[in-house]
Amino acid sequence: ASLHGVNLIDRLVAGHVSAGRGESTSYLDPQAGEIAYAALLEAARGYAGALKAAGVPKGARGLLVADDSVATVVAVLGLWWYGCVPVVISPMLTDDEVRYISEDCAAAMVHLDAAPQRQRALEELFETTTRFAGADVRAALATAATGPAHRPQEASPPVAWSAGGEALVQYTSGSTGMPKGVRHSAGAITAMADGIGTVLALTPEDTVLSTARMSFGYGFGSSVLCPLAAGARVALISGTVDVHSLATSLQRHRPTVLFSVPRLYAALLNASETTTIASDSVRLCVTAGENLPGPLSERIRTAFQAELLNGLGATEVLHIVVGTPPGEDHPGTFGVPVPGITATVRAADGTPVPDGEEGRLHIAGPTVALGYIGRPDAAAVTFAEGGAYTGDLVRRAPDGTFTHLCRADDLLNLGGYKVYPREIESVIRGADGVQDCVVVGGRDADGLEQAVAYLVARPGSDEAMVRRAVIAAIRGGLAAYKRPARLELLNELPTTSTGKLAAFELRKAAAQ
Ligand code: 3SK
Repeated sequence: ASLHGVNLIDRLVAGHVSAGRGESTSYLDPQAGEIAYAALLEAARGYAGALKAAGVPKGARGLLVADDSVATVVAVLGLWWYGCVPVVISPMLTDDEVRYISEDCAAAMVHLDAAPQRQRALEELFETTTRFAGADVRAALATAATGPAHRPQEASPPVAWSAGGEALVQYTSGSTGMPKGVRHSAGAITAMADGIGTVLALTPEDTVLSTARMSFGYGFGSSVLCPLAAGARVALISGTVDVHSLATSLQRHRPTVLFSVPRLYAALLNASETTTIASDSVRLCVTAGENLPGPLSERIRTAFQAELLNGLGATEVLHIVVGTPPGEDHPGTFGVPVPGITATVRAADGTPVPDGEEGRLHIAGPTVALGYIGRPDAAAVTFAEGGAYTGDLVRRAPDGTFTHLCRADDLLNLGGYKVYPREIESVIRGADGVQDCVVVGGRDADGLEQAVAYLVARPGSDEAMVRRAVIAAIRGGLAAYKRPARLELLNELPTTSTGKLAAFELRKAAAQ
């Protein structure tokens, strides 16, 4: 931040253009092709102009229900240029979740960019709202690339943001099943580049590939903030991210830095007998989002012959705040705080505990969020002691490295997505023929967490029909990442001698 405020457009795009790198590629987009930094800047200017023409009030929040694409980045930059706050969420969310978030953040406009069928459903959902579409941005990018006759609409110069003002909202799982809007300041965005950004040490020579989506804090940092701050190139994967699309992108784009979650690294390595994995271009593998078991960390290093940064972050602190610095070997741990961050381990009453003892991870520093939209009770629990609790139980060793023990709440961590078991249970309980259901965290063969649903059918119901009804309820009521990996039918749920649910027995069974 300077006395004149934070110019996010200068910091992330215009600075590279004025430094003579305007023709360098910013994004490689499966639909829009290669977009240079100068073209990205022009498109953001055009988007800001269109916001002005549509009469969107400055300072308002804009909701982007959008898959990863350069058009989504243009919309984010256009909103920042004009002085609005982007809120990026996944089109995978259900209509109820999208409607809830749109009302919760009081969105003054929406930007929709999803696969055709979902796009139509979203357009119906937002029939009366000021709407922008990813397809229009792609059309503008294409015309800007072919000649000056179709220059995008002019806008005023980019706004200077006050360092402490809200500039970004990201949604994270909520205890009632509905997500919470995390309010980030403009200062946090630039501080992030000086924190985790310096550990990643991205340069304009780097090509970044991220499997984490922009609607998730990790993905927004990896595909937007960190690479743009460094003037690097980002190869985007659109649509479903799986082993196939990851392997194809590695082959096609030869990234130097790969951001992913442990379970996708595991799936990729497990597929290596049948799939060619072009791993030799990668200099740095970043893992975050969920705990990385020690043996998997060794397999990743060996397969890629690259440095590994295993990081721990949370939406409430914007990105990775504790990580294993590249070049240092701390298998099984999350390493040390990134520059500018103070990480402490605290007891239930908020006092720091000595090294070696377990407690809640508390983060202080410039990337800690301003708070939640509404939800004063939840905010009081998370944002305390001059920082934020990430919701993780950890231990700090005398050498300063942090080890993750488990979540401090009952959230499941499914490939980086935090999911409440209660939300899955209530969808399954609504299926025909289900009497009861309990969802617990289990482990897959790589030691990664998965949701396992134990259910009891109503007396006299047909098991196969119940199973079909549950699968249909899950498909209709839960986003793909929230769906349980296993459904187990039991005659009854186990209970303790006092008649309470013996959840530990289910957890033990799920871990096998
Ligand atoms: O680890 C996470 O869950 C996370 C969340 C938000 C932003 C960044 C990260 C790594």
